[in-house]
Parts: sequence; C-alpha cells; structure tokens
Amino acid sequence: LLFDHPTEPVFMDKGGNKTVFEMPDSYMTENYGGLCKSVQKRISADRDPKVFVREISIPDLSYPESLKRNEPFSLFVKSHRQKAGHLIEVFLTLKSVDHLQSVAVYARDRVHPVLFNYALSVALLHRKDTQGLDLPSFWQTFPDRFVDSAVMQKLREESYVVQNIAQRRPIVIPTKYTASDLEPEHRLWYFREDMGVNLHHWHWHLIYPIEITPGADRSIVDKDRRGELFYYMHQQVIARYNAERFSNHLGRVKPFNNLTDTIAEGYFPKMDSLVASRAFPPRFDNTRLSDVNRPVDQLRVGINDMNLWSSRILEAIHQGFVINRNEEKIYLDDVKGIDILGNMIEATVLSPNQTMYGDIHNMGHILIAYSHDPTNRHLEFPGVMGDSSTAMRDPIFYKWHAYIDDIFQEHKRILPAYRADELSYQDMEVLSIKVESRGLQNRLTTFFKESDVDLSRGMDFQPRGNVMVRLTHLQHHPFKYTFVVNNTSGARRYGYARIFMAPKVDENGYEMLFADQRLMMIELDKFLILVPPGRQTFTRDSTSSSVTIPFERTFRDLSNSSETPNTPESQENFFCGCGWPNHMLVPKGRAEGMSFDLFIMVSNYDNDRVDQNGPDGCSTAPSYCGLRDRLYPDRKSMGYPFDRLPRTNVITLDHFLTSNMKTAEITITHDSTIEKLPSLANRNRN
Ligand code: CUO
Repeated sequence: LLFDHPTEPVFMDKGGNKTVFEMPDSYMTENYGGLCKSVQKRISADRDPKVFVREISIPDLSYPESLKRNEPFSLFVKSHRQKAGHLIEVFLTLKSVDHLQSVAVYARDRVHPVLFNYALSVALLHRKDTQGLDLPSFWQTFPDRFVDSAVMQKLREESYVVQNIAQRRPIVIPTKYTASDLEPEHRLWYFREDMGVNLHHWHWHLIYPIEITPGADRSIVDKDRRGELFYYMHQQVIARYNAERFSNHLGRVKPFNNLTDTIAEGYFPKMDSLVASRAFPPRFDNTRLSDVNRPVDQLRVGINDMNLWSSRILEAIHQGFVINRNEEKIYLDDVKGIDILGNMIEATVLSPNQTMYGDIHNMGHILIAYSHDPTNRHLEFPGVMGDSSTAMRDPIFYKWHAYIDDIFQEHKRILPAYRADELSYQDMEVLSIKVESRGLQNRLTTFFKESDVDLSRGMDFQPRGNVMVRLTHLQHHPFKYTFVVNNTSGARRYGYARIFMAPKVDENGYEMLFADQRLMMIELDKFLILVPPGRQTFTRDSTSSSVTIPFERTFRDLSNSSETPNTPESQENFFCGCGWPNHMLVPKGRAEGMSFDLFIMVSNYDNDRVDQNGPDGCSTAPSYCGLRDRLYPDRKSMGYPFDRLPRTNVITLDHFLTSNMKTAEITITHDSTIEKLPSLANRNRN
C-alpha cells in the first residue's frame, strides 16, 4: 500500500475515532510523535485495509528530505544517490519490520516519491526479514514514465466519467507517437519505448545500487561480479539493438565517442512527470553538449573532465593495472579485471579510485540529460537520459553505451584468445541443433500484439478501480531448441549448454566476420544438461530462457490477480521483476525473412560450475540479472566464449567452432498482421 498512489498522502487515524487527512507538507511531521496509532490508505471501500503502525522515535531524515518532492530524482546524480543511500541505510538498519513500517509511513509523505519508492524497494529486496514480499512493478506506481501524456489524460477522463469499472474502456497507446517516418531512428520505437525493456533496465539498477552511505554495510552494492554484470548486461542491450537495426535496414549504432560532436538524433518523449508536474524536456536534433554546472543539484562536470577520465581509464587498461586510493597497483587480469573496470566506469562506490578515474558513465547520462539547460538558466528538468526507467527510450542511450562498451572491449581485446583446446570438451560432440516453431524448422516468426495492462495503482487523485491501457508490443511464436550431443567418454557427464544468435550478414549484405559478429552475439539461453554415454537428444523451450522473464511477470499485478498461487515457491518466482522481457527474446525479423546464425556450445560443467548452497536466488533470469544473495552461476567470463578476440586464423564463425559447438542458419520472418484484442469501441456506457 505504501507504494500505491505515490503522491497522495496517507490517511491517519489518531487512535480515537478522529481521522485526519491533510496535505503532506503540513500534517504528519507535527502529528506523528506520540499520536499516530494507525494508518489507513485511501483505496476503494471494498478493500479498506487498516495498517497499524508502531509508535517509535523517528530517525533524522532531514538529509533525504532535502530533495524537494516535486523536483526530479535521478540515480545518475551523485547527491541524489547519496540521499537515497541515506534512506536505504535507515530502512536496512531498523530492527524489525514493524519499525520499518513506521519509518516508511513517516517518510512516505515527506521524501521525494520516486526516491522513497527506490529506497524502500532496495530495502525490501535486501532485508532478510522481508524476503518473499512482493513489490509492485515500477510501471504500476509511476505509469507516467512509460506512456504518452495524452494517454494519461484519457485515463483520468475514463475513470472519472465511467463509474462502472466493468465498463471502462482500455485507452490505446498509439504505436508511433514520438516521431514520424521522416525520422529513421523511429523505426526502433517498439524496442526503445517498450515498457518491458525499460522496466528491465529500472529493475536491474534497483537490484544493483551503486551508492551506500559511508561506513554502512557495503554488501548491497558489493555483489558478486556486479561490475562485470554492468558491462555484460549493457553490452547485450547494444547487441540486441544492433540486430533490430539490421532488421530495420539501419547500420549498427555508432558510439558517441567524441563529446564535442553534435548529437544528430533528437528525441521528444511526449511524457509528463506526474511527480514534477512538468514535461520531460526534449532534445533537439544536432544538439551539442556543454559543461554542466547546476549548483542546485550539486552537479558540476565538464567535457574536459570526461576526456581526462577516459584517457586515464584507457591508460590503465593498456598498462594492465589501475592505481587505487592507496596508490597501490591492482592488476586487471583476465578474471577480475572486467569487474574492476565495471565498477570504475559505472562508477560505483566500489571504484578503486573515483578521484582518478571519475564518474564517466553516470556523468555521460547527466551531460546528455541536461544538454538543453546545462546551467539551470531555464530551471528545466533533465531529459529521459537522466533516469534509468526512461533512458532506453532515447536513441542516444545506445550511442552512449556503445561508447562505454568500446572502453570495456579495449580491455577484452588485450586478453589472450581462448585456445581451441580450452574451448573444447573432450569426448563431447554436438552433432546438430535446430529450432522448431509451429511445425516449421529453423524458421521463427515475429509479429506485433496488443495487450492490456492496468495502471490504476499509479493514478493519483482520481476515482479508484482498474484503468487499462492497451499497448502494442513485439512478440514471437514460442519455439523449441532441439540438439543432439554425442558423449564418447563412456560415463555420464555434465555440460553447460550456451545458446546465442547473431545476424548472419552485416548492414552491407556481406557475411559477417567473426571479429564483428562476436560482438553482436545475443545470449538466448544457458542451462545445465546431464549427458549419458552415447547420443542423446535434448529439447528446451524458448520460454525457459535464462535471459528472460515471462510477459505476465513483467506486467504482473498481484493485487488484482486471482491466478497467483500463494506458495513460497510462487512468491520466490514472482519476487523479482529483473529479466529481459520474453516478448523481446528474439529480434524482429523482416517481411522477406532475415538470416541469423544460431550457435550452441556445450562446455564442461566441471570447469564452469559454481558451488553454492541454498535455494535458487530471486531471479529466474540469471544471465543478465544474477541470483539474489548468491554467486553468478557460471565461472566463465560473462559472454563466454565470445567475450575475447578469437585465436589466429579464425575469420568467420565456422572457423571458430570446436567439436562441442554447432551452428544452424535460421530465418526470422516478421508477419505484419497485428494480433489485436477485441475492439471495445461500441461499448454501451449505460
Ligand atoms: Cu543502465 Cu547507463 O546504465 O543506464
């Protein structure tokens, strides 16, 4: 309940029969101490829960409260992260759930609504005594960050005019509302503006916070290989985006590696922030970055700072070591090097030396997000690049992260290539792989599909009850991998099956060279197999992917779902929203078909296994999200075996293959028929 309707104040019942309802600025600070016995949330009468709150002395929250409630909140701004970090620390160290609840009720109407949501979410995800508790998805609480502001207005109108909830119509989100076909980048609208893609990104940054109060327990930041996962998850986003670009007859994304260049691509989000009551500012075509100096946000960063940091980072990569704060050398070896660089570049509190290597990734977001008003002359708020829930809508996100990825790849380039004998699995051969979908072999089909989702939990100050939007998203028909493995060892052996896919030809129609294609390899799945002696056929459903979460989970609404079983297992399964949306598992094909190389490798699990006890962690999409409270479930480098330059003489993918690998050519065809939901245009409102 504390997440719902984030800018509405909670009701307070003072223990007698007097109920107080006043606006948040004035009512609770004075009234809480000694008086507040229970809190009742303003929701529909048929649910009417009361939440009793323990009377405690409230910790000092003046620091997080110093961010005004109607200002923007951005995780890319250090002072905002620090304020959130303070509140997270308060939430984490409270001695019981009751105490947490009291402070959360107190904080809810005082601190910035998004900061509150973020801090409470991080705390609930990391406190031992709140494991298994469900969080509403971020789109439910802040739908304004995901849909056109015109749709928000229509939703209000619908809920106000149509009192009978059953008769409310879903409001259709137009499929092409942010630009016209004159803008080539707009062909990627379905990827950049996909709600599931943006939610994945928000959730990833939620479970991998980068800031914690000095002296506090660092474990919520210091997670196994989190720096490496920052590199890998974002690398995969670029690989996926490039496949979509090819599908739309666009060249691969060009890294934004010269900050004095103009940004050709403008972006006009057409969204209003409900919290700030302002529009997300646009960025015009051919904008040039300027130094940002906004004392109000304690933000000061210049293009020169960025260039200096990138030179130092590249120097460290080429020297093979970084210098930490104690002036000690830390070597960037082939195991931990990428993790150190990830934390240094992102940059998290785990950076070995922020004074030296700076805050390049976050400040890139900031320079771009404030490019329209770098000195606060016009008192404007940041653009969509300033927030992890909206950044992926903007074409510059991909150019910026392509540049960040290039820095990581510079490190990967100087590592020794995997030798053929390292890649092989003795006595294990993969004989074939194919995919099958609706009776067709090696042919997949994508299409657009309509789905309805309920946004009512985030619609403040309006009548209650479901209000639906109808969104259009990419989808594919489910498919199944079938592969045959021949185990000649005479004994049962474990293997790790690693499945990837990449476009077969480049944007010019030439067969891709391995050096390029490896960077475009999209991870589709990774799973353990037990191979008995002899030939064995394995099958695996696309819906089981280690990369994705199902559509229902991306868009779940447990409060309204009668299908959610209430078992510990189901709570575990539903706990985390992190995971690439399954409806975006494969890239959109072309009407005439688009060729991809499907790749499988079965590696020796004895070399890959990570021994750890306990139940599987929160995520069922560990490839991009890891596992909660556990080690990353693969000892190999993320992206293995494509994360390094190939051995000599490998020109194309075929040359790269060892006997435990196999490829197949598959075709993805896009069916232009949209799978529509029944029209409700003729509904009788009476
Ligand atoms: Cu996920 Cu730049 O890190 O957005």
